[in-house]
Amino acid sequence: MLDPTVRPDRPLPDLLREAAAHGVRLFQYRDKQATMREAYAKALALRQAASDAGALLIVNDRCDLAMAVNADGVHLGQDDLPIVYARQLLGPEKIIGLSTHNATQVREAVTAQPDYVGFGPIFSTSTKADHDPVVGLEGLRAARALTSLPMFAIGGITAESLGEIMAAGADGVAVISAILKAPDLGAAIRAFQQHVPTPDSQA
Ligand code: TZP
Ligand code: MG
Repeated sequence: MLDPTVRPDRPLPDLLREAAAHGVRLFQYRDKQATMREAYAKALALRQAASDAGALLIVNDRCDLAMAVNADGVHLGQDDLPIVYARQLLGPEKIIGLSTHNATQVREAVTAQPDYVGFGPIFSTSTKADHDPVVGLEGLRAARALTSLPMFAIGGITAESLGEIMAAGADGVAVISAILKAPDLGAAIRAFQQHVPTPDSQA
């Protein structure tokens, strides 16, 4: 996930290009501070960079911004537009994700049918202010049991914890600090790739 407050020293499109060159295929533009006009300019640059790299770009929170830059989708929180209206706006082809933080929200997601759910925070994180209570691996296992929707775990995830996260039933992970704050982005991404469980290691 690309958040300008986490790496203010480097333009987001540069970070996208470098991460994409190391195999990241799905990016989310997350920006809680920019004005809409600023966010539009940044999202447009990211749209171009993602397309050039053959990667997907999802915009956090805002359907209007996602539509304005023809992003591949939007990631909605519990306080954002309901899925049904986002789907009406974006149409059937775009990706719509939903953040969930507890069993009740996962059950509601089963009814709302986003294309995927985010679930967390799994571990403690300083990246998101005022985040919901940490759910832990136990919470993730319980959430997994409630739905077959693709589930991305989020919150404090590192390469070292990837194995247990995947073993608890996540289909993937959403990561900010462990990659963006790393001095060497490529090495951080490789560490994640090396910890992806193989079918053998899960047996
Ligand atoms: N939602 C729940 S935790 C979180 C968000 C956006 C932040 C994840 O960032 P990090 O740095 O990977 O913990
Ligand atoms: Mg949000």
